Amino acid sequence: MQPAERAHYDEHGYVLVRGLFDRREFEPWIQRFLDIVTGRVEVPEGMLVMRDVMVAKGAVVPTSRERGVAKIQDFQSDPVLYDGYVRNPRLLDRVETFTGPDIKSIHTMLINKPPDVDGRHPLHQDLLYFPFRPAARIVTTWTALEPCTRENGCLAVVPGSHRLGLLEHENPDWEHLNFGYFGAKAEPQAERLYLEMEAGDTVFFHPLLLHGSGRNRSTGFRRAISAHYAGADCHYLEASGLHAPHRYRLVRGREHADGI
Ligand SMILES: O=C(O)CCC(=O)C(=O)O
Repeated sequence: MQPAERAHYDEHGYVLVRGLFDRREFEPWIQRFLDIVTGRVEVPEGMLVMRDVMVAKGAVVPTSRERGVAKIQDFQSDPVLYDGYVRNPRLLDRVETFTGPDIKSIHTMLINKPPDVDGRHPLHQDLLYFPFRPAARIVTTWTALEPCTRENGCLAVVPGSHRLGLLEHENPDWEHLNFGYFGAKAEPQAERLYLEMEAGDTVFFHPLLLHGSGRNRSTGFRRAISAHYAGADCHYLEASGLHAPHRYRLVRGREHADGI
């Protein structure tokens, strides 16, 4: 990571790197997603294919399989997605500047955001989901697989919110909220910034950065691939009572006996 990129991250809680991946690299990931959700290949072990809540409840009847899927997650057993994206050396070289040299992947997703459903994601902090610390050694990568715009529900962030500490979260009172989506109870006064991105652009962000996304009002899909990483020396929060899920994987460096 360039010093200017790192300085931007430290000040604002995120940094956007344009053109990190090219079409030849990311098209196979989109194709793999389509093959999985349409049944052309078996769902890899441990992967969750999550339907959109409006589809699951019958409020919307999708005209194709991929129109009904909100995201797939935990693709650590899928070589195309995992080796292609999560273990990509160009990505890891930047991730390492946050996690240190011993890196674990802790969660992976390909978010589909189809048209015709609500699909919004309330502003939240990812640290809520992670039972280990320190937060400074955790980072999220989020790479656009299609152009992401205000119209199709690009990522929105609240710059500087990584300095607010972990906020209280709740299920917002929305009619159609996807499973597992929480939002910060009190939204800060600070402006949200809409990160419009081209396919292949990648944002790196802090686990305390407030972020979310809007509804897809276009006729196409808004797709992105994302991973969370942590230093292998991160320590568990004993009070959480949670242990390392099977999906945690060392992607570079070495294990730490007392780490996650
Ligand atoms: O891609 C999106 O719409 C938001 C994803 C996100 O923030 C999350 O899953 O934590």
